[in-house]
Amino acid sequence: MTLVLTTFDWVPEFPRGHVRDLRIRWLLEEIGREYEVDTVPAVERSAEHLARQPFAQVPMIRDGELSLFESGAILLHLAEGTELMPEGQDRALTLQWVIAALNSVEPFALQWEVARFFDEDEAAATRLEAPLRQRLAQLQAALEGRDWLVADRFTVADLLMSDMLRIPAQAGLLDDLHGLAAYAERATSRPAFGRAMADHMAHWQAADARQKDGAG
Ligand SMILES: N[C@@H](CCC(=O)N[C@@H](CS)C(=O)NCC(=O)O)C(=O)O
Repeated sequence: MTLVLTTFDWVPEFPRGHVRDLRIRWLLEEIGREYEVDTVPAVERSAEHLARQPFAQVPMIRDGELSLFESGAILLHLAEGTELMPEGQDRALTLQWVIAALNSVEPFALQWEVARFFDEDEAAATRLEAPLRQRLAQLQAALEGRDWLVADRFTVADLLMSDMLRIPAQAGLLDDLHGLAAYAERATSRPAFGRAMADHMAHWQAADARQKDGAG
């Protein structure tokens, strides 16, 4: 049965490359699973959207009868039974790192990103940068001597963690953290990431073209 990934029908320039359908696309490319893309309106959130995602956000998937939201839950569901989800104790460690990414790293990155890029509040961004830098340094220490978070292989935890590192990396926060920068680069130089990003960006280009046609 075809998997359907739902994202927004259009977003402005600045979040492109970071809308979270990207991390789902990346995983689907890694595991070689075909999918279709469906959209929900970004500007006027519909009742249908809210019925599937109580916070009216994306991404969502439909896998047969199952409709799922929350990118972490979607990644875990799709990784199940694939090479991205180890078994036994390593499975528990993978879940631990997925939750650490979502709960102990992403909130620090997100608060700082909102202050810096959305609110353009320099004072808040500066205040939030120190705790984020501390988390990043701690993450680098945890990765010391290892290529990946668990079991010496790329797992769904690495996919999620490295996706979260992209904005801090682009903003120069990994410039002094060579081990962490190399980890992020190792993950995002995987061909599956490149394919996912290309499709993600093509989606927004097609959305621009649709808007132009509609306006013309
Ligand atoms: N915890 C959610 C966050 C989802 C989220 O923030 N999605 C963004 C796009 S990446 C969104 O829908 N933003 C619009 C909004 O929050 O109204 C997840 O990981 O799926």
